[in-house]
Formats: sequence, structure tokens, C-alpha cells
Amino acid sequence: MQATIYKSTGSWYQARTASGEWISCRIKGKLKIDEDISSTNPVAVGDEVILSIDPQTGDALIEDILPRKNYIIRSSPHKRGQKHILAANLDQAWLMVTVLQPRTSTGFIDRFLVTTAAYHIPTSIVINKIDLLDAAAKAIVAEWIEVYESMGYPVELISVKTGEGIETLNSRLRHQTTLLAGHSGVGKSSLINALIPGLALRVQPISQWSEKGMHTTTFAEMFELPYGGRIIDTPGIREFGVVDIAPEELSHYFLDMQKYVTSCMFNNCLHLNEPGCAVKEAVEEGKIHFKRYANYVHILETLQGKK
Ligand SMILES: Nc1nc2c(ncn2[C@@H]2O[C@H](COP(=O)(O)OP(=O)(O)OP(=O)(O)O)[C@@H](O)[C@H]2O)c(=O)[nH]1
Ligand SMILES: [Mg+2]
Ligand SMILES: [Zn+2]
Repeated sequence: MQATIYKSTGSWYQARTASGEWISCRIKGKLKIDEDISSTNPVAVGDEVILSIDPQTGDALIEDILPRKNYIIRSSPHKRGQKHILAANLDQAWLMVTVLQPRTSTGFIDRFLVTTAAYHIPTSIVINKIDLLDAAAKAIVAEWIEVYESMGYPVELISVKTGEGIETLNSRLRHQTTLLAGHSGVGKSSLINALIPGLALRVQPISQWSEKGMHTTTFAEMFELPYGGRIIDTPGIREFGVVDIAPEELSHYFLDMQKYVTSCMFNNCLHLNEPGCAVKEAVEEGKIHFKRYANYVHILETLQGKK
């Protein structure tokens, strides 16, 4: 029997069959796992699985995972080598960010965008809590819009609190499977509550002293949208480590660098100190934002194991 994984707690899973039946299941002891991926979670939300019923206990077991169309994977910098799949089989990813309460860094944004580019997942940036913006924060938002829209990432400005911008999101979610990711406290679960009447997911104010979220959502879970389509709520990500990308490939996934890399003198140019580097030239001429380049160098160093 085939089913889709809607929720994963690590020890049990909530699956839904094509006919709409909900089944809670566990992983079969000797499930064959894709060795190339080697993540801490072998089965992720969005996975299509084959279930069987154990004749002795009556438990539903995950026998097999069907090949994934795509997935988003990250590492935790504090647990070296440990990789985690956020979700699989996505049509798009939405990265929710905030300038205030909490502050999202461009380093975090760029690490996420590199990963979704590498797996060919269309990605948008959703800036929430625009009701809180003062003049300085508005300037940061304007800069993000300019930098990211110019390389093709849609940027949406919303406030779940006032409802501003929410209506326009519906048409972009319809009939799509969308992953919603971001730091804890940016308002992911609040947005899903606003989109699905009666859902009432738990939300919590951010901590007053640290200005950071409280990690309210603890497991990824997918929800059906009233107009067709599915959205995946995820636990807040503290740090998003880029994995499984070769250092010499990295610049191909920086959409603003992509068009310059073929003009570098060396075809294995890492765009650091090589002569005739078209990427560095574009940075010096202001065609690539210097912060994007700084984030590139930082990610490159982590991929090379220097950090
Ligand atoms: N001012 C303001 N507060 C908001 C807005 N959206 C959400 N919040 C508040 O932000 C806090 C965190 O919201 P959550 O929805 O729990 O955040 P989350 O991203 O799901 O957090 P985790 O589950 O920890 O990852 C709550 O107190 C919300 O009421 C907004 O547009 N403006
Ligand atoms: Mg949440
Ligand atoms: Zn170069």
C-alpha cells in the first residue's frame, strides 16, 4: 500500500493513503536506506512510502521509500557530519525571514538559497512582521528586495498580525506542495494558522531577553490547504549548514554569480585570488553585492573544511 508521509516525530510517522485514510506507522527494522544521503532521518515529510501491516502486531510498517523528486538537506554546524532532510518531493520552498524579532542574517538566507538552487527547487523569500519595521529596518528590507529580486527570487512582504500581503499568497500556494522554513519565531505556524481556518497550531512569543524564538514547533508536519495544495510547517532552524556540494560547484548555485563564472580565466576558478577572475571583477564593479560575495567565501571555507 502506498502512502505519503505528513508528519514525522523521528520514532513514528503519520501517513495518508491516496484514498485519504490516515495511518500511523513506524520504520521497518531493516529498511534499506540510500547510503549516499546518510541523514539522521531516513524518512522525511513529503516522502512517498510503501506500507505493510505486521501480521503479528497489526502495526503499519514503512517497507520502502519511493525515489524522491527532490529534497532539502542541511547539516547542523555543532554536530559535524550529521545531516537532516527537511522535507522531500517539493514544488517550491518559502524561506520566511524577519528583520526584527528575530533578526535573520543574509548568511542564513544565502545558505538556504544555495541548497534549494542545487536541488532545483523554486524558492521565494517571505519577509514577515512588516508591521514592526522602523526606518532602519525598512532600509534593510529595501536592500533585500533589490538584491534578491534582481537575481530572480520573488520577495513577498507580509504581516500575519495585520493580514497585510496574506491574500496574494493564496494564489501562489494553490495546487503546490510548499515547504515553509526559517528561524524560530519568524511566524511560520502563525501564517499557516492564517491560511487554514480552524487549524490552531501552537505559536509562542519570542523570548524577551534573547529576541529569539522559543522553538515552539518541534516536528515537521504537512497540511492540506482549503483550495488544494499542501504546506509544510517546520521547526525553527538555528543554523543552516550547506552539505553535499563540491567547492568548485558552489558559485553555480549563487544565481548572481552564475553568469560570470564562465568568463573566469581558469575553469576551476574558486573566485578567491585567481588571476582573471570575472566574479571578483563583478564584485569590484558592484554588479555582485559584496555581502553575497562574503557569504560565498564563508560557505566555500566550510565546504573545504576550513571552518
Ligand atoms: N508583530 C508581529 N508578530 C507576529 C507576526 N507573525 C507572527 N508573530 C508573532 O511571532 C511569534 C512567533 O510566531 P510562531 O508562529 O510561533 O513562529 P514560528 O516561526 O512558527 O516559530 P517556531 O515554531 O519556533 O519555529 C508569535 O508570538 C506570533 O504571534 C507579525 O506579522 N507581526
Ligand atoms: Mg512554529
Ligand atoms: Zn573566478
